Amino acid sequence: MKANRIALAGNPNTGKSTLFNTLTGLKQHTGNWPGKTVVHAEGTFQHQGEDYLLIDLPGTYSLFSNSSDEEVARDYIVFEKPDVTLVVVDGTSMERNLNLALQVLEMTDNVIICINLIDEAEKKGIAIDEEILSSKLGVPVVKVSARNKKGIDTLLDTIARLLRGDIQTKPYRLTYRPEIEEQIKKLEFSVRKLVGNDYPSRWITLRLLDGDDALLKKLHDQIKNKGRGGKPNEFRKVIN
Ligand SMILES: Nc1nc2c(ncn2[C@@H]2O[C@H](COP(=O)(O)OP(=O)(O)O)[C@@H](O)[C@H]2O)c(=O)[nH]1
Ligand SMILES: [Mg+2]
Repeated sequence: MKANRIALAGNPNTGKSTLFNTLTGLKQHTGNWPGKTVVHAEGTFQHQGEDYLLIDLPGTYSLFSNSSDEEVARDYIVFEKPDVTLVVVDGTSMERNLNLALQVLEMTDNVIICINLIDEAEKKGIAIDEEILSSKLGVPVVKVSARNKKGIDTLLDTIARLLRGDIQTKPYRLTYRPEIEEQIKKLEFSVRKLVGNDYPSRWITLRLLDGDDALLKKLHDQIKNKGRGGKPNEFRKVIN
């Protein structure tokens, strides 16, 4: 059976690699992402008889097309479509970290928020109510300490339950200014006609409105490869 693919996303220094090591131990290898100088690390582990492949995405503060790191992370989430994207956030600076989490919630339904460094947060007197956060964000939230191996069982069980469909998510989606929402309404239908249900049409519409040329090119390649015809500049026509 094919392994479940779990991608680790998050800001730099949130403990992604520590969690990656905790979960995969020595069963990991590193190389480069195809055509990039960005490090690619993946590893395997088992839980309750299921096989998992864990992908440590580059740490980024956002997921636009600002750098190779951001492109690698966001292309993986949108185009490779991991079974679960685990957003690792730093429990000592939630506000800054939730920015990236909200971006991921716009891109996929299969998200779990993993609040790490919970030992540090507790030392600093920061109390985080994961249930309130979970109901506001519409996805599971799990507190862990990757370094002290705390909360890992709950995290693994949550992943398994999401994969089995025991947990339904309803990711929180940002509402933009009325002018922007108006534009989205106008364009999303055409975007969906081009990408079908394969990709998140609202998110793609937003990126196109933002003039994200790298994403535009990537979409053309993807659609051509999938044999949808994807005539060049079809997306450009949609936005012009
Ligand atoms: N106190 C504490 N430190 C942690 C924890 N997880 C990771 N760290 C530390 O945070 C720093 C960044 O971790 P790293 O895994 O490299 O983060 P990455 O950049 O997201 O891959 C390292 O010094 C880790 O030892 C944790 O649960 N508690
Ligand atoms: Mg790392």
